[in-house]
Amino acid sequence: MSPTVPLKIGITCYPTVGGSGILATALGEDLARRGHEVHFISYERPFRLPTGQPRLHFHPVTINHYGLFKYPDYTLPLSVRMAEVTREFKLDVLHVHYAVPHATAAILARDMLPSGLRPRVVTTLHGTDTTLLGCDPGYGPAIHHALAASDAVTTVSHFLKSETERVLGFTGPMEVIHNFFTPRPPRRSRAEVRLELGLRDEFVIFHSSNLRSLKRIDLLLETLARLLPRSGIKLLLLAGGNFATYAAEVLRLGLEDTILLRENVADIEDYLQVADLGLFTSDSESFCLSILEAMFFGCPSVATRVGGIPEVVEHGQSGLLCPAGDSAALAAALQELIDHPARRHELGAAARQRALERFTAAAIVPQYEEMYRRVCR
Ligand code: GMT
Repeated sequence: MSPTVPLKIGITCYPTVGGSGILATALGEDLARRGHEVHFISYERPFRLPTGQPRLHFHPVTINHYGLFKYPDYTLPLSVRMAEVTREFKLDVLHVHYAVPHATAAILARDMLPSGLRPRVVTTLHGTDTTLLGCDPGYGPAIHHALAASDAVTTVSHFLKSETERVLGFTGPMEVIHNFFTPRPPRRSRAEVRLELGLRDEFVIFHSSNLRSLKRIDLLLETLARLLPRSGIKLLLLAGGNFATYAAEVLRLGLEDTILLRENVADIEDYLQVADLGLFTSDSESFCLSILEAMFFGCPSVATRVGGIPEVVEHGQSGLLCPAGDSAALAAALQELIDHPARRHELGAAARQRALERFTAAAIVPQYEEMYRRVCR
């Protein structure tokens, strides 16, 4: 296929607040901007997917709740919808983000179609599809099968590639394509957002995640509680999960006046522009898109040295990395950067520079395009 002919690409992802869906949405948007026809197939419209952009389409999957099923099934209706959309729009590629159950559904969709209409299947692993579900005997063999049957497999970090080899015993080719981020212009000014948050001249520590247990929100709170005095410090927490479960812990640690909580925020850029320093305490992370998002705003992070994070942040240059689970080390690193604004600004500028050099759409999306062309040859 000529490198100038636009492709017809189906993208399936989780539509909710989560890194894999956010990345898939940004990829689809950028591919459409580059002239490709992009068809999202999922149970809901991905929450960051813009409406009215040319060449960007959304096809919902309808799920029925039959009394016969104790557990509703998504995989089969998804595969049928993938096959329908592929047939109707003559898709070249089905690119699925997060293997479970998307890769299996794509393989099934491909098998349902006659040979001339079969799309190429590209699977991108994002993290817990390998590190958590890959270890589960109820999922591992199905994930391995779907990877082996895919036309190409990508991972978002070198760490995740080695974990996929180790955990799943998958030895087929895998290409590492790092994540990227395209910040949108903030909708409100920095001053407006500071006003909304009731900030005067406080120092803002930033965290955003879905609050799953591997994000170690307990450790994040413990780290914060070690900062003394805390009167001039706020934690701005953008939560994609239920923070109410931490209410007792917040009270126990005396953090009730320190935390500014915003839930399911779509315009993260508004808030990123007021962040002074990121804090990420995960036990496991294949990339940590949230750190990258902060980097684009010149906000360096203190984070745990786990998984793919060292591929995003170079310790001592674009942020500070600490041993996993070590709240004393995390608090000391935070304190150092709170006390030394010049050092913090130096790390922040380097973080932004690194993000702009390595993790933009312009640097990353052509790697996916080349891969699509290769599998379509
Ligand atoms: O971080 C999460 O728990 C959500 C999860 C997802 O599937 O969206 O994130 C994974 O994919 C992101 C995008 O590639 C990565 O930046 C995250 O590091 C990864 N999370 C984990 O590996 C725990």
